[in-house]
Amino acid sequence: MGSKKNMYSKSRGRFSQRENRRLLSASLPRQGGDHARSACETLSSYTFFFERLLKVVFSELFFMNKIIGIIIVIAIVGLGAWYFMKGNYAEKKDKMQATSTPEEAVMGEENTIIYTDAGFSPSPLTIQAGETVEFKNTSSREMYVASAMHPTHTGYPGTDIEKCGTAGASQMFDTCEKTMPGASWTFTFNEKGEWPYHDHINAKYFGKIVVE
Ligand SMILES: [Cu+2]
Repeated sequence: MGSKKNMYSKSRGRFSQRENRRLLSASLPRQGGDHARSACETLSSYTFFFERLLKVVFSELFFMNKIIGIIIVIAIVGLGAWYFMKGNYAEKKDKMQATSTPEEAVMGEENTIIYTDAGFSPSPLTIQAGETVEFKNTSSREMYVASAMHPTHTGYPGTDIEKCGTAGASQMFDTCEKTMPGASWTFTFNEKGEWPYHDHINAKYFGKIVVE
């Protein structure tokens, strides 16, 4: 019995399948033939068999538990990750919904026109009276936004290139100076109507602001 216990592999924490089979068959009392066996011997043989069987069952259960444990851990981690991501998404969605209303209100006031080497975009741009338009120079050259008509710029009420540098110049739809690449110029449109404009440096690039 003592020597058989050595078959238990402590390093692996369980019996190998081959060891299990050998131990079980070795401990099984032989049916018939061995009449010399005493009742005591048979009983101890049966006891040993059940003892072994229990150990095998427990070692198998332990091994199965490890697998089941790993599966449960993976499932828990997966569920946790899913729940976390779902929560994050819901939070982001909530934030987006919460900020969408004020963002729209801000968007109504801040309209951007991009000036590239290909000209102004979008055009025409429709806004409400009192709203501000930002003309952003993303081109490789200088920009000079001014009201039609080139070169006098008298299309927008109160605007005239001749008045550049005077006190009322800030109310004119005329930059009155060059806007460098990367910089921008903003103008607030208080007058309703259709206001064509152009780049005073390259007058072939133009656009239109519609103020309702
Ligand atoms: Cu001009």
